[in-house]
Amino acid sequence: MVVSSAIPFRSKKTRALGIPIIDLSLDRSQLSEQIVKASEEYGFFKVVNHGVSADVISRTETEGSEFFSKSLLEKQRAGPATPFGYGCKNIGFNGDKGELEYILLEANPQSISETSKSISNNFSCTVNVYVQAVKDLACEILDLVAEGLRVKDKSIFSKLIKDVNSDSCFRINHYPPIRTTDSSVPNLFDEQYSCNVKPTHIGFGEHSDPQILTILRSNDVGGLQICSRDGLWIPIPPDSNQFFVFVGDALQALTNGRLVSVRHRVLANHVKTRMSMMYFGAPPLDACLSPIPQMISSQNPRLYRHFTWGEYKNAVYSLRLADHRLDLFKNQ
Ligand code: GA4
Repeated sequence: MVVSSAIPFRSKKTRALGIPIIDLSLDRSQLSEQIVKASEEYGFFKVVNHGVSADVISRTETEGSEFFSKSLLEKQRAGPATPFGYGCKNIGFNGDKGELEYILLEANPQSISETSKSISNNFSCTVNVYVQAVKDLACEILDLVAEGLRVKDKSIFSKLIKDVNSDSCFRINHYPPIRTTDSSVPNLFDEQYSCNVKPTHIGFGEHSDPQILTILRSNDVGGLQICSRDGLWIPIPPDSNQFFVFVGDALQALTNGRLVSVRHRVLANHVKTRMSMMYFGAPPLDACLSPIPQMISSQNPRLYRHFTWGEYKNAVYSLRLADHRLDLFKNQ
């Protein structure tokens, strides 16, 4: 079944709200508590003073823009996104569509250079440096999560994505302005785009990220929205100098539901090109995702059964983007 990416205007309520901002230059005990609180309440936060070099970020953005400015034929030489390669409008294998094109890569140096050999040496080297920097950031945040949760083994989460067999991936999404002649949809002055837009199309549909943690950086064009616990869409103003962090399903399972994976989506606009780069930190395929013992007690009984990341990934790819796949792994 083919699903249209057009959504009814104002189909769901949205609200502007301050989202948690974590200053990584603060002292560790304060930081770990703030990160856990943000991950419990929103499953989402922005990090500032993150230590990733502005030069590394801007060089990766340049490589991404150069890639998407190539002809369709050239971009397709990176191979089809099955799942790694170049994709346009099709997301996953079950009919999901979005107003975007993207490149999806396995986040290890060998695969990056393999998939990007049709692109350029520069692309491959730059992306490698960027991926290493955001992976280090993800590990730092995961160590703070463990500290904030008062788990003995501080590297219990980060070691999963540091593992040589980690199944992490890296994605660059490119959302060119969409063309429409539909004059029945009113123009809105939208603060997140700083211009008149018709936010009527889905760039990337509602979903949660399956992995442990996602580190996102975008250019200064908005569109990202997260879903609050009460089901309202919160627009996230873009900030090209900072990173946004998403708790993924795997971290929700490992923490027995204490930290929540955040549902989010991206709206396409009619004016400016949005480009975002995401690192998805994932465990090895055979890693066990059942809740860690410290998160289980008589007040907090085990929520999920034993399962591996490999089993979870099979479920992810057999379902639709918006499906609540973690529900299938609940303890009976
Ligand atoms: C969402 C998060 C990541 O972008 C991704 C996506 C993946 C893909 O594009 O191949 C999925 C999607 C994501 C979840 C459900 C399945 C798989 C498309 C899709 C319909 C790379 C991932 O790991 O899961």
